[in-house]
Amino acid sequence: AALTDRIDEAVRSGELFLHYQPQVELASGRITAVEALVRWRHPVEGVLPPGDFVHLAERRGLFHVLGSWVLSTAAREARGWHDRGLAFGRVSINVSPQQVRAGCLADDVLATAQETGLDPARLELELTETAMMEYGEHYRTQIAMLRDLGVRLVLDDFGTGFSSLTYLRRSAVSTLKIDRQFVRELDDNPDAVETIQALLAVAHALKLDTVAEGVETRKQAERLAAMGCKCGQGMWFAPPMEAEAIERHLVAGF
Ligand code: G
Ligand code: G
Ligand code: MN
Ligand code: NA
Repeated sequence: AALTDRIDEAVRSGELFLHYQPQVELASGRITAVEALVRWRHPVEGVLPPGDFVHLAERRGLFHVLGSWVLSTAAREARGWHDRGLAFGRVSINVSPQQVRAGCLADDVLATAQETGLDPARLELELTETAMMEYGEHYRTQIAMLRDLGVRLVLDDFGTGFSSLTYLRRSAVSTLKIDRQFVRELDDNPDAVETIQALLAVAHALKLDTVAEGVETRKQAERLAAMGCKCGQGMWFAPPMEAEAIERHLVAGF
């Protein structure tokens, strides 16, 4: 509770910051996107990962404060990369189900694009299956607006929920992000290969892009590429990095 009491103040006093982790095309190594991951530099506790505070902040109704901060910060930094000619592809932002439910997501994105001058086509929003499945008509209105702006939608943690093909088709996502639990099992569980093949087959049938997350070894990267997965993200390629480090990484032209 003490943590959440301070989150509003944390945003205002600049204690939140973003890490950025590249996502690469497996065949070429080209960076296709950079995912923004929020952290809290707590004066006493040190750097806290999102798992320690995001859900608490949301329970307190602070999803909008947090979500807007992440969106505008990532967009501003990405606009800076764009101005410096750095090839980051898109910037990818995690969105909570509450942001969708509250109905302010599309307006926030539009306002952010206007404020920062970042082309919305450079933005990708990562949604979970829960976020997409709960909100029917309300969801579709916002999503239609976002699609009109050129924003891409990514389904995060694919394989861990219950999406049917019908649902995925209606969701308007353009990318499925295969959950790291399947990638992790790739090394020593033969069934994992079949699971990933099944997930890739779904993506292929719906003509969706694929990203595997949590790629930690060369072997995983090679097997994913051989199975037809398009992109990967994880420690094998690059860790989540602070703004200056991701800029150096982008300058180096990986
Ligand atoms: O960086 P880390 O692996 O600890 O992130 C854990 C999870 O926290 C990620 O899977 C992501 O979905 C979530 N997360 C990271 N940044 C944000 C954010 O800015 N907003 C929301 N809602 N979730 C985030
Ligand atoms: O939104 P999502 O949960 O997919 O966020 C990605 C999370 O995965 C981040 O919190 C990041 O710190 C974490 N992560 C990044 N690379 C790796 C990796 O190679 N292995 C594992 N296990 N986690 C990773
Ligand atoms: Mn994500
Ligand atoms: Na994920």
